[in-house]
Amino acid sequence: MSESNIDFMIQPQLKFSQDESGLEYIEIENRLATAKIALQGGHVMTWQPKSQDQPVLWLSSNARFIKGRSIRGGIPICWPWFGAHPTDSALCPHGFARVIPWQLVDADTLKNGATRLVLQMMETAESRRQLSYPHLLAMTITIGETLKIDLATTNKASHPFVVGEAFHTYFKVSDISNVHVKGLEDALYSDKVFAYERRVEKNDVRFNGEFDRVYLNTTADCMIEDTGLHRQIRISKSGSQSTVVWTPWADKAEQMGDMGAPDEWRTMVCVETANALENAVVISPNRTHVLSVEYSVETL
Ligand code: TA6
Repeated sequence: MSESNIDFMIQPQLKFSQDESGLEYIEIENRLATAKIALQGGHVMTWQPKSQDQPVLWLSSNARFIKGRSIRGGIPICWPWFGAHPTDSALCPHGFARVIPWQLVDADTLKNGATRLVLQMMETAESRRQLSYPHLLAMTITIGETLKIDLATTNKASHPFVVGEAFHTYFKVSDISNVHVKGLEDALYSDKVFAYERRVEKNDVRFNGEFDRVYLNTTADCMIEDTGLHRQIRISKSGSQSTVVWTPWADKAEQMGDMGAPDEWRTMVCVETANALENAVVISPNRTHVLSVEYSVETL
């Protein structure tokens, strides 16, 4: 669908822009929420329901907006692998979907006033080099009082293929010390901080140092309880067997260089809706797999 048609349909809600490095953005404003999306990576950078006086997503104050580089914060799309490439460590961690161009293919306004956008990943010579078999990756984003995202992978090849994937979502919190994550009790996890040791989660998750765990075989909703902002962010998911929880803590944040001001890392936590490690998904020819998540905010 050309931009002009989209403009005609829902002009009041979409503003298109481009920055000096050539990255293109869509800003969305409706009666329920505001959001900003970078077309590179289909990257939802910000989302704030009108009912909230704080953004729900965290975006680094020194995030880099460079072609081919992932933006630090918001919702990077990890696809078609999660973490390091299984056999070639030279390839971009978390796959290439988050650093190549996507295009807006449809947009409309729902009866409740939410804005629904459909984006599609555009193939590049580099993406074809890294993933030789034909595929289609489309994302439907519904921006309103809640934020709903469906990531649909279609196998256009004549053989099954395996996909690792995640919404690598950075959530805004008051301070990591005020936060705990519920919903992962009794889940098996792989702990990257301790040489991928596997254990079972006994309690709700609290933070007092670098934390980097892939929880496996879990389809549960997660809640990020933040006593500082008096809110709880609910993460409801389908098509996902893994949840990843991550905070870099001070040393790792400093090494990364794009985690904002010195203590800015304290105001974020990642809770990622995924299919990672042995939960990677096998997709048969001509079939479509959908990874879905919905974020909502409740007052504590
Ligand atoms: O999801 C957690 C994680 O895999 C961490 O190990 C850390 O590497 C983080 O992702 C950020 O990765 P990135 O490639 O975006 O810097």
